[in-house]
Amino acid sequence: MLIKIIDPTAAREHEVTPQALYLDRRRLMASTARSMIAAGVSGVSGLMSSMAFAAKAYEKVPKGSPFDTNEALTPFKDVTSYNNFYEFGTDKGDPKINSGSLKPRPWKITVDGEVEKPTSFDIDDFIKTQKLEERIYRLRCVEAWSMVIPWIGFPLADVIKAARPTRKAKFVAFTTLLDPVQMPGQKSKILDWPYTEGLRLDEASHPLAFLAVGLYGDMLPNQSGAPLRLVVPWKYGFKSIKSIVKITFTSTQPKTTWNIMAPDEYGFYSNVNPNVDHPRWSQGKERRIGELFKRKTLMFNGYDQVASLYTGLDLKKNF
Ligand SMILES: Nc1nc2c(c(=O)[nH]1)N[C@H]1C(S)=C(S)[C@@H](COP(=O)(O)O)O[C@H]1N2
Ligand SMILES: [Mo]
Repeated sequence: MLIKIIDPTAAREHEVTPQALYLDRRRLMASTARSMIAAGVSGVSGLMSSMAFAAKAYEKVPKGSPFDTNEALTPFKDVTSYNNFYEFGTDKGDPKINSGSLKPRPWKITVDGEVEKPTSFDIDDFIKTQKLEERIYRLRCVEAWSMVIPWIGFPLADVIKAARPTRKAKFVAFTTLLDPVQMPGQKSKILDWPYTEGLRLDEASHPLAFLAVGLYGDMLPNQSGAPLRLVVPWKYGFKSIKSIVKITFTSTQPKTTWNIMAPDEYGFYSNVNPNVDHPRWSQGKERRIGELFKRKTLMFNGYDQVASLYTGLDLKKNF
């Protein structure tokens, strides 16, 4: 979130990434070995079919959602090497380099607060119960860059329905893992750890709000927020909290990390809004990662279907 001069050459090296490069070799080999043991596979043809089976975790998820954009995808390499994840450093290249210490399995997620069904579950058990889908969303970062990413996940609304919020529930708060050993950036006081975010309950229930467990057909890489991260495509990137361990329903507006850090710069709503300047820069234009020229930023990042959530709200005051 610090001011950065974007190097226009940085993200344009490989417009096309061969399929094979999508794979994290070590994870591929480990999961191949596991599936071979599980299936009692032996021999070369067994190996080949196990490799094919293990290639991408979510290959079979149906593609083509009513929420998709038909804009060109941001190459996998850029999606996973130009990140904000302060738990692993403040440079855009840091999360890819430093996030190997994060152990996204086993992983427990707690749902609590103003709900009739507080619960906690293991990420893999949980994924099995979800109907996964692929959605291509534009993700917009506050520093005027954006990406188009094929996410795999499920609507946040499904979790909300299952939790059965009480009548007192008005907001949903999210919390990232707190563990300075796995997340060495938490040893410095650069942010108020653990990272937290929040949405109004009606925003969180909107069909566009999404919990991602993968991208480009495979599991989320650590730097992208493994094993579970929020995607709120009509808001600035920092609302899309990574590596979530807790979802809490509250009656009052929850504190959010960037708002605590700089309340004049980062509000609770954080809707993409070209008409409201950030105190230190214009928000009228953005660079799609991989493109040379800037484009006009659209209100709500182009997702007009959320506009009615904000009827009567002064979006200059509630930035
Ligand atoms: N836990 C956590 N979540 C986080 C952040 C962070 O530092 N820590 N950075 C946010 C910011 S500022 C942005 S722009 C997006 C970046 O997501 P991406 O790296 O997948 O593009 O993640 C958001 N989620
Ligand atoms: Mo951001």
